[in-house]
Amino acid sequence: MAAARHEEGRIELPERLQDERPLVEAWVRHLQAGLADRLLPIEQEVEVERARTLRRRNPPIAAEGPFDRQQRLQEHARRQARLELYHPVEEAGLVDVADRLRIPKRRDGPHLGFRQLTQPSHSSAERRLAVAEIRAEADEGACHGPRSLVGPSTLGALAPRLLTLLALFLVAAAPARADLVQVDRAHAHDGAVLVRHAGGTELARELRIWRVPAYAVAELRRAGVVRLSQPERLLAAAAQREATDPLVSQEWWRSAVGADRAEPPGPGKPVTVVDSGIDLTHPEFADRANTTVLNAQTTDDEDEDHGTQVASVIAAPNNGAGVVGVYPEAVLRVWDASPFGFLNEGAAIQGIVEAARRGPGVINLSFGGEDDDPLLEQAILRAFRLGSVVVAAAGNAGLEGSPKNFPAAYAHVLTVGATNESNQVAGFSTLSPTLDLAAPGVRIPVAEPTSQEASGYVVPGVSGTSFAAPIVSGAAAWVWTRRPELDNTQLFEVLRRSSTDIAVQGFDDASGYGLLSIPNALSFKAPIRDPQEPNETPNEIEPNRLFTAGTTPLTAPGRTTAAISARVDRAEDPADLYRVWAAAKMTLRARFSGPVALRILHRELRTSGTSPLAIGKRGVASYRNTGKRGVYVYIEVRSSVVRWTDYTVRLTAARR
Ligand SMILES: [Ca+2]
Ligand SMILES: [Ca+2]
Ligand SMILES: [Ca+2]
Ligand SMILES: [Ca+2]
Repeated sequence: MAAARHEEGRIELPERLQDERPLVEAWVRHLQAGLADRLLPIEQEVEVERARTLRRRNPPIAAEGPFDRQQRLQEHARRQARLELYHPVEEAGLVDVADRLRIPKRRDGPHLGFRQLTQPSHSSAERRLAVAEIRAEADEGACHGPRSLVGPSTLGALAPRLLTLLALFLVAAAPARADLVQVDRAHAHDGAVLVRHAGGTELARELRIWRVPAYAVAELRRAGVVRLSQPERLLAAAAQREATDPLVSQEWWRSAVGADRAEPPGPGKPVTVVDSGIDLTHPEFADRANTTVLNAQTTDDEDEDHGTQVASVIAAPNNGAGVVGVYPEAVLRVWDASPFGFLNEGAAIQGIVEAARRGPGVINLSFGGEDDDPLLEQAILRAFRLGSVVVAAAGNAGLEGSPKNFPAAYAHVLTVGATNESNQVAGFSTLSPTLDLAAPGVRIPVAEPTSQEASGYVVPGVSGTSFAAPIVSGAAAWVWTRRPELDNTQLFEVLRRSSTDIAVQGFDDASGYGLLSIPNALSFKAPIRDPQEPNETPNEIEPNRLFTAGTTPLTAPGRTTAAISARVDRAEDPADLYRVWAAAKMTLRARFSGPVALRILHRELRTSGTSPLAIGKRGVASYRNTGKRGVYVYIEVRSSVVRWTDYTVRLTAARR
């Protein structure tokens, strides 16, 4: 069934987009059940209906062997080449025959070369293939054809034409599409002169191999100096690892986030999926390397397909079956938080703590609800302190007034909204000032427990922020594996700030900073680290409260000067609280830069509502400890006028 629907995915796009609303309503009904997104049934009905219609209307597409993309590309290229270069259809047949029999042809007469020139043919795969095929055939002609034409006279005759070529090359300044050319041994000298005139660069003298602008090769061939030519290929691992599984062409999200424009790494930073468990017998997971189950996985209940779906979006391997995840070779860890058939708060907390205990990694939380849950929040804060990045689905109540959704709304949670095939925020995606970025979350093809769907897949897919979050989680682990020098606070910033601005310009509650871009995130300049997070409350910085060690005081007895650079963010990091030593009979001075509000506070477990010891003005705050004993006080920094900012605080102690 999956295969049958394969081809229709993108073709019916505009029509299908109109279906978003009923799908969302389906989800809303499910919301009352308290879980994530259950769009499947209606989604499937709609898609099946459409697919049938289309298949009837346009049978040849389905008949073409939909999974062999390469073959189709070549076929397409060949057709294109014939149409453009060999107008009479009958001749096209002759070309094929000639290819097979290796009959030398003079078909590549002068007009061929100039055709290629007047259609400077860019860098697309199709064109490259087209040209390559024709050239391979023509090479045979050059090899086997008459050689006696080449001589000084030919060289002279060719020179003006070559100059034209060169001029065109300079004017076009096209991306350097080059061929590797081996000059014929019998014409080594003349050939070298011609090739150099044509803009070639000698690569290996002993083998007479040159790199030549692709469009110049036909002329050189006609001059009879080319023994062999071939398009210069990019090497090589990328091609090998290119996602090739049968349903990849349905995974429209790949290009939307640039997953197809960079090569995912081998195993590296782990991603933990805290969800409903995965089907370990599924073809995507049964033999998957680097897959660790942190507890027993059950997928018996109807609602327990969610974990399998989410995990497949992150990490389905490129294994010849079904879908390919964002990061196919990710170190995948799974925690089943539905021991009784539904997602369970205690089990989710347990899973987050368990994931965090194992060291820095990405933790995916594709669930949420409207109830604030301090214990869940603590588990997340703990994971952040231990160096992990927690990614959460924004929620699917965008058309229901976007009620506050947890854990998405907690500070330090990388909150992900959902976009559709047009890179627009899906109507159902919950709006929130705590949103960080958006990722595709409409019609995402996923793996499904085989006990619930015999094909093992849902195609064209499922919708919900549940499926946008794992795209970001997979991308986060990918980028982190490539950039291991980043800490979690830096990775957090890199992912959201490198995203592509969509919707309202700049930050907005629908898309956050924009649409995930993996290529951008791989190269985005690293921001400064934001130390000691989380540090919003005394509970988070005092020893033996939330964390045994608390945070290190910036200054202490005998160490009374310090400087710190850090960052605050109105939504994600609303305050930075530091412990600072105020020596007896001394004045503690805090000089700060950046658009922040700084206060010096009593060391108390409640910081709100108490009167401060000092308020920063014009970049400085001072507090004189007139007592006989030194005390610890707090310095509190908040963003005052901007959404987020870096800042610096310098501390000194003086007699007056
Ligand atoms: Ca697969
Ligand atoms: Ca957030
Ligand atoms: Ca901070
Ligand atoms: Ca903070």
